[in-house]
Amino acid sequence: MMAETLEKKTTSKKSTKSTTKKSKYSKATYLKWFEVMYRIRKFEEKTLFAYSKQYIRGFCHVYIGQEAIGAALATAITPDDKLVTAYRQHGVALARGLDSKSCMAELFGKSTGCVKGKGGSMHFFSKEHNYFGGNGIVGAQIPIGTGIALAEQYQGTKHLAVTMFGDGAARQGALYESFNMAMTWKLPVLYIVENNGYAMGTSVERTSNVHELYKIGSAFEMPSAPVDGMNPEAVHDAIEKAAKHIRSGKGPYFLEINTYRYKGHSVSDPAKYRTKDELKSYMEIDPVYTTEQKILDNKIASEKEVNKIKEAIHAEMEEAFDFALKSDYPLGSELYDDNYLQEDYPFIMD
Ligand SMILES: Cc1ncc(C[n+]2csc(CCOP(=O)(O)OP(=O)(O)O)c2C)c(N)n1
Ligand SMILES: [Mg+2]
Repeated sequence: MMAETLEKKTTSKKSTKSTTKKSKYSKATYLKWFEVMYRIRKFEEKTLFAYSKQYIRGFCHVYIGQEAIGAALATAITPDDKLVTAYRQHGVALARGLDSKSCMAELFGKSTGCVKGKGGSMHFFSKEHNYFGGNGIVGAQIPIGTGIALAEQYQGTKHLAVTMFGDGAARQGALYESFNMAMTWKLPVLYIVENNGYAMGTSVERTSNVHELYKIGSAFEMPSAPVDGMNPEAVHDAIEKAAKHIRSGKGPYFLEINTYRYKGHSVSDPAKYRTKDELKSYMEIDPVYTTEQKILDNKIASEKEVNKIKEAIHAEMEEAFDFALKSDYPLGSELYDDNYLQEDYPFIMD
C-alpha cells in the first residue's frame, strides 16, 4: 500500500508539503499535536532501546508512524469520553494523558506501572483517564467498546465510546455483530479502524475483495468515511465531525484512518513482506516532521518554542526510563491481587 494509494483512498487532495497548507487551527492546537506526536515518537524510540537491552521482554508493538491519530485523539474528543483499543496502544494511552513514567514502568513489568506491572505492552489501563486499555485478542475490544457505549446510553450521558482496532480485526465476526447491534440501538460509539495496510505480514489486499474498509459500514447504513491518517488536521476534522453526529443521538459512526507503521508488526518482525520504497514513501509524509515544518514555515510558532517542547520531552523520556529502571518488581505475594474472582461461580464442580 503506497502513499499514493492512501492519497487516492482519502478525501484529502491537498499536497503533503507543509507550506501549501493553510493554518486552520490555533497555535495551541498545532503545538499540542506536535507535542503529543513527538512524545509518542520519543517514547517508542526509548521503548525499542530498552527492549534491545532486555529491560522489556515479551510482546511489544510500537506506534511509530501512526502518531497523527494519537494527536487528533488528544484534541477531538473530551477526557470524559471512553476509549478502548487494540494491543498497539502505547501511543494511544499517552494521547489519553497517561503519564510516560507509569507507561514505561508498565513495559518494564514494574509495580509502579499503570497496571502495577502485570499488564505489559498490550494491557495498559487507566480508570482515571477513561482508558479501557489495549487488548491482545484481535477484535475482542469491538464488542467491549460497544458495551461501553450501551452503558453510556443507559446512563444518559453524552460521552462517546471510541472503539479502535486494526485492519486485521475488520474481518472478525465480532465486528459485524457489534455494528449491527450498535446501529439497531443507535449507540454512541465511534468505531475507528487504524488501517496500516498489514495484519502481521498479511496485507489488506490479500484478505478481502474489499480494500476500502470504511465501505463495511454501508451494509449497516452506518455513516462511514476514509481519513488521511498521516495528517493530524485531517484526523481531527474527521473525528470532530463524527463526534458531533454521535453526540446528537444519531448513533454510531465509522472512520477508516489510513496510516502506516514504520516498524515491523512487533519487535521480532523484520517486515520482509513490504518494499523499502513503500516504507520510504510514508516516511516522506511523516506526520511529526510535516507538522513541525508546517508550524515553522507558517510561523505558527518559533523554532525556539518548538525546541523547548522537544527538550522537555527528551528530559521526560530520560526520567521515565530511570523511573522504570529504579522501580521494584511487584511482590510475588501480590500475584493474585486485583484479579476478578467470583466466589460463588457455579460451574466448577471439584
Ligand atoms: C483472535 C486472534 N487471532 C489471531 C491473533 C494473532 N495476531 C496478533 S496480532 C495479529 C494481526 C492484527 O493486525 P491488525 O489488526 O491490522 O493490527 P496492527 O498490528 O496492524 O496494528 C494477529 C493475527 C490474535 N492475537 N487474536
Ligand atoms: Mg494492521
